[in-house]
Amino acid sequence: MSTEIIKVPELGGADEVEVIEVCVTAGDVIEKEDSIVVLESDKASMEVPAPKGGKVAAVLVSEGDTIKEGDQLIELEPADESGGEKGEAPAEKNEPAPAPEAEQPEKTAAQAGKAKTESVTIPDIGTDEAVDVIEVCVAEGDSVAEGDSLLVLESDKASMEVPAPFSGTVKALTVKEGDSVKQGDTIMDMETTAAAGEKQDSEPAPEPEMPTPAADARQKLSEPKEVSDHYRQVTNMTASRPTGDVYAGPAVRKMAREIGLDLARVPGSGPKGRIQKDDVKRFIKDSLDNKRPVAPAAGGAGIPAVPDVDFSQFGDVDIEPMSKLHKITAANMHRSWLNVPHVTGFDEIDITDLEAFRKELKAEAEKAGVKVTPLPFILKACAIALKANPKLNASLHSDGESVVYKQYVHIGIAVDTPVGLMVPVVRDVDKKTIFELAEETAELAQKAKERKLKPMEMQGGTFTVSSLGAMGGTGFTPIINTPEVAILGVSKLDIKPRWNGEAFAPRKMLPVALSYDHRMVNGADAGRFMVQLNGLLSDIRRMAL
Ligand code: CAO
Repeated sequence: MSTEIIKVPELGGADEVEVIEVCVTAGDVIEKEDSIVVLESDKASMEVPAPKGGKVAAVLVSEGDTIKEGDQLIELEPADESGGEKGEAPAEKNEPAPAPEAEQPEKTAAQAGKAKTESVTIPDIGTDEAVDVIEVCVAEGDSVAEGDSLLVLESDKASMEVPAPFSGTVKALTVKEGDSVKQGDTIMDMETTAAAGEKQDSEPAPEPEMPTPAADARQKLSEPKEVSDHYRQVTNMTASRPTGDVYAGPAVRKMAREIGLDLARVPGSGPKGRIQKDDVKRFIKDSLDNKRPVAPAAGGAGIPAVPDVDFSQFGDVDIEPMSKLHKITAANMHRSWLNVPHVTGFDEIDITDLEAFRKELKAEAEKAGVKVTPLPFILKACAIALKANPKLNASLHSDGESVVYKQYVHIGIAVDTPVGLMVPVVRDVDKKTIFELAEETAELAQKAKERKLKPMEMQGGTFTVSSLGAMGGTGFTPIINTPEVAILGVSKLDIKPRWNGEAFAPRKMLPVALSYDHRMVNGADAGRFMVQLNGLLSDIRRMAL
């Protein structure tokens, strides 16, 4: 019986994800669409369904592994599609069925694991000039996974990492720290399994939906535009070095971002004080061991630690582990709260007419198969006000010297799910109708609750709306979803007496709160936004202007 390798499909933009659950074991007979694994990135979780049915010959990942698009998940003996006989899956029960030609290399690769030595060369680094090797991240004999950093290069303008184009073992290193290298220079020989090598020889055209990792990596490395873009990005980043900012490569910055660590606090031990991964690890270890005070004694950016309390001395307690999503949300909130000077402004919007119109729409909306809550009107009004007040739709650039004005309006909606808070993003809100927005928000909220959001559906937001209107409360101060610079918190509408010039009349008043990053948005900007939002929602005819 021939086998097939099932790989990680397209991940909607996420680079690396963690395997949080493996749903199959070797020997399981599975159907098409059965879940194989559950993956989680820092923004979303998703299940990977089986593209076909069959018997699981081997599981190639474990819980806790970090994987990416194209990595191998399981080896599958597909069920006979013509006869559909699952009984044929166990090879030992039946005479071996002739394997289709195309599947032979996969089978040999996975099962025989033949080795092959390949030279690794410097990819297109966006310049023809020689650059210095400032860090060699591997040693001979090391096993590396595709994408792991092999070297860090630095010119006088930029630094960049050279990732492994495939997985394997480092056989012979031909560069050392301080060497100068150019595109095309050989840096090491790596022994790779036949899986990578043979695929290259025998599968010139990989399936588009499930790209071969090695081929994908090679394509990226040989694609000048992408590499040049990356190079430019790194140039921007390291350009801030002379101003006294931290000096670290992209992988170290990514690592610090993921754990919410301020690199400015980490002493660098590399050349010219460059912060390396080991410095970050040592810093964290020392902090955990209390060798390094969380809050520096004076003048630092640290804050005093909350003392540890043994709650069980006051009564019974249950201690449960936090979910990954909970931990990530907590870290994001903490980062935003500590980094961003928040100001929150409050308003009450008279949505009596909007509510009357919404009721009138009810039958029509039902016919169209959507439920229209106040939320799509709020989104639409925000989009109009954001376009008129672009500072609230912008982000501060990481260089600390410029502002990124976005020419699109993608609004995140905070969704309460059983596993925690998720923020799916509705794209191009300004271009959508109320019914389209109602349908899309309901669909995204449902997907969030079922943990079916793709990472891409949670990225790219320019502003966030957090609505607690269905629950209650008269107001709250939402925390900005960085790198956005503003968020609108919506509370429950209440009927209140309002003076109409002659008498008090009952009006439906919607409490809203706008938190904004005071480095980017000043009080007058926020005031203009709120006044416009108020005008649009209290007289929705204005949305048509
Ligand atoms: N005032 C009064 N009633 C409101 C309202 C408001 N501001 N907003 C919504 N409602 C009503 C709706 O009209 C609906 O009533 P009917 O069923 O009678 O029409 C009801 O409340 C339920 O609405 P909903 O919650 O299903 O839909 P929504 O479009 O208002 O919100 C969603 C969708 C996904 C945003 C919401 O379900 C949700 O998850 N909110 C929580 C967000 C959150 O956790 N924020 C905090 C983040 S920071 O910790």
